Amino acid sequence: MTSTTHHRICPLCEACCGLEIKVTDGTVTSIKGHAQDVLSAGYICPKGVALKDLHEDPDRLRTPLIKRNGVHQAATWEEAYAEIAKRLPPLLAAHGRNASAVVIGNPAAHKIGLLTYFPKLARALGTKNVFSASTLDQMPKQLASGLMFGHWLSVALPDITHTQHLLVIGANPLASNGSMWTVPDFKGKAKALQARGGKLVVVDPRRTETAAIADAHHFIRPGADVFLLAAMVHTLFAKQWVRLGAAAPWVQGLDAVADAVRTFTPEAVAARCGMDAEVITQLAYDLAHTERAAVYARIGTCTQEYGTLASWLVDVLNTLSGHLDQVGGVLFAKSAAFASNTAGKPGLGKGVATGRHTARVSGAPEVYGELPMTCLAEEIQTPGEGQVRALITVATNPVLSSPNGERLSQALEQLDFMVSMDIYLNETTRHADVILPGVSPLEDLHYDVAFPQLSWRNHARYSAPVLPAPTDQPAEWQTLLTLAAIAQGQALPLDANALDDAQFADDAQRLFGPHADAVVAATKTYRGPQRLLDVALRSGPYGDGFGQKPEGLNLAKVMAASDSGGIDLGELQPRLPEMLRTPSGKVELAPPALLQDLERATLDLRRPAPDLVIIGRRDVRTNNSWMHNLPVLAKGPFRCTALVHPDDAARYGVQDGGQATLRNGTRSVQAQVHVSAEMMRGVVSLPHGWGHNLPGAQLRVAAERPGANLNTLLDETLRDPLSGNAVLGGVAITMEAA
Ligand SMILES: Nc1nc2c(c(=O)[nH]1)N[C@H]1C(S)=C(S)[C@@H](COP(=O)(O)OP(=O)(O)OC[C@H]3O[C@@H](n4cnc5c(=O)[nH]c(N)nc54)[C@H](O)[C@@H]3O)O[C@H]1N2
Ligand SMILES: Nc1nc2c(c(=O)[nH]1)N[C@H]1C(S)=C(S)[C@@H](COP(=O)(O)OP(=O)(O)OC[C@H]3O[C@@H](n4cnc5c(=O)[nH]c(N)nc54)[C@H](O)[C@@H]3O)O[C@H]1N2
Ligand code: SF4
Ligand SMILES: [Mo]
Repeated sequence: MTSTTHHRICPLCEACCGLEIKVTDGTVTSIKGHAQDVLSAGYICPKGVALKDLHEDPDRLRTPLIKRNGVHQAATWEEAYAEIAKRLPPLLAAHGRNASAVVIGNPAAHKIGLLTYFPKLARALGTKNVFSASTLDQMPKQLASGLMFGHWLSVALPDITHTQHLLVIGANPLASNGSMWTVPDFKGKAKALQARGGKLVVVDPRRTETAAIADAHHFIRPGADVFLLAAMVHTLFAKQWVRLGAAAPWVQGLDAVADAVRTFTPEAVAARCGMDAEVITQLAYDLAHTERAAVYARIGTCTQEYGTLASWLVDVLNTLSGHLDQVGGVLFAKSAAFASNTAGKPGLGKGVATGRHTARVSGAPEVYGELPMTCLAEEIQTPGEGQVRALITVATNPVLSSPNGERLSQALEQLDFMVSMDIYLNETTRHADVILPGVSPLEDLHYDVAFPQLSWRNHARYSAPVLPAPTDQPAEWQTLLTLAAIAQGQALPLDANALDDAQFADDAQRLFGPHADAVVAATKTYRGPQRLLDVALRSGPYGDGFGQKPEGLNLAKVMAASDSGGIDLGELQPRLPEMLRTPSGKVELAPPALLQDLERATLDLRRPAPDLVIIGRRDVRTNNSWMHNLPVLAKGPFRCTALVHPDDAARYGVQDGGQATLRNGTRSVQAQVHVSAEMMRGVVSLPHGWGHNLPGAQLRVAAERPGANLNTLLDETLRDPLSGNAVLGGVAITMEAA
């Protein structure tokens, strides 16, 4: 019997915990938190342990599948690529590049191979139809951060180890483990904040797990955050509580903001928010009168009609109350690799642009090269020049994750050709003509590209594969390169490594000019994502500069630190003005597009409240739509319940433990009711990502308790017009006993 111990970053959520994994004779025998990990210090949640179930899941795909006569059949990689080479290039030749579309989903954010090589596929297809889960999620935050600070990953993060007051709006880190903020063991850090006399305050339409440990919780009507935040900003001006602190020299646009929020008094917004005016004033007071304070807001404030405005106003509040770029306020991470806010000229940049092209059918503007996910179905179903006929999906399950998945399902069935890179035959990939599986996370190497830019502490951590990948199975970056070459009409067989060498040589030429040959030589021991990572680390802010700073980082050093928990790069530090990449070299507090959109909100202020609205919910044992098939997580009480306030249960005649029919127009779902005073009156909560009862999928454990699909009730037509983000909460429904 031989046992080995391995260290691996958990790829299942944004907490990015370091795991310690024991393997005996090729089998995983234990998974626990890695106590020495510089970021997570041993923290783990039940999902981390489920990586064993994921690895061993008999439903997880290990070979490609080709659909023949409506049935998916196992195929070799040669057969799968041949099928794609036969069908994709002729479609592109006949109908043009925009007849294709690509969609990339959430798990890709946790795979260095997918994240660094997906852009090569999108470029090779040459289509404007690029979609991702970002427009079901954080695009408003990305857009607001980009407009204010010059890059979409320049996100202001609460300095949780030093703050004395943390206001959390529309986030539930006790269930989600944090988002757009990599903060493993949020609960432990919040408890430490309270132990030093600080306060945690939560604003949420549900008394969540996070609200339950908070010092105060306030209900808010779903979708009303823009009004609350604008009124808080108004209050800072009206009461002369505005102070900019050390950020003052780098902030512009104060007067324009004061003007824009003039009508948003606490009294004017109170009814819309379902909050007392005094509470709103107090929230502003506490922020302005606590030396070290921070506001953090997440998906509840993004997935609504005014998502970009709400995301923007959060950082306006942080700035005007003197907490931007302050210890104990909000700070920016300084990542060791891949961060745009450490590249180029410090303090100045091109800023961000949107609307460089638009969606064919709706005219929705492009944001960071993407079109809204909610436009995908109509782009497939609407005839005309540029109609989408071929689709490639990468690690995404929009049939369950996207509003009105039923329509999307019908649209996918109408495609001429569909390829999915995915590890399951599920609700989305059942429509694919060819499915190409990735290796298990335990068979893959990893370094987080995005999350160190969002982390509570600076660090660099690398994970080697825990188990060897099957010899005949390509890494996902190799699959992406092969698909890209096929899309460009190259003939089979293709050598992914040779394609990579050629592209790397080109990239090096572009990035390093006269030094390109030296860079190619210095990184020649690596290929694929490892090579890109070595380059990023060495040319990054802590890097060895390819030998110029011998004490600096390179991939070999980061790899060597893996078993000791990675490399700690210290606490976040103030970074103004060096991290800015705006054209003005300032924090742009008053982007014109946002001021203009605030007028839309003004008109909406007096809209009457619907009688009953629905919002989503996360549970620590789930992950969007794809982990209900893992026995260790699926067991226990059924989690896909509709939480209903006792008064609403009485009004609508539904009972605890009974079934209710929830309706939005002609669409309906049936869900088990749990009557609970943790809900705000007039608000029902149902988790998303369920509904595993569709024919043709192969998720045997999930199908035992399929659950109700929240997205059946949501409308693909509702979006935040600035970011293109879907509206996933606050949608009016009716309810009756089933
Ligand atoms: N109503 C409502 N809807 C929501 C949300 C909500 O709060 N409410 N949340 C939204 C959010 S925040 C997000 S991020 C989206 C998520 O939506 P998606 O990005 O579509 O993610 P999932 O639904 O989790 O599906 C992930 C897919 O990736 C596959 N997969 C897993 N690991 C791998 C891998 O290693 N390689 C490959 N190739 N595939 C893999 C899974 O099998 C699955 O098909 O859902 C959104 N939908
Ligand atoms: N266990 C688990 N962890 C996850 C995921 C998962 O599915 N399961 N998904 C991951 C992903 S992809 C993401 S993006 C993150 C998201 O991370 P979080 O943003 O923390 O997501 P939630 O836990 O859904 O918390 C959102 C909160 O917003 C509240 N809310 C709903 N509507 C409104 C509103 O209009 N206003 C306000 N103020 N609040 C509102 C909800 O009641 C809920 O408590 O979680 C990640 N982590
Ligand atoms: S909180 Fe859980 S799912 Fe998230 S990274 Fe940590 S162990 Fe993995
Ligand atoms: Mo997400």
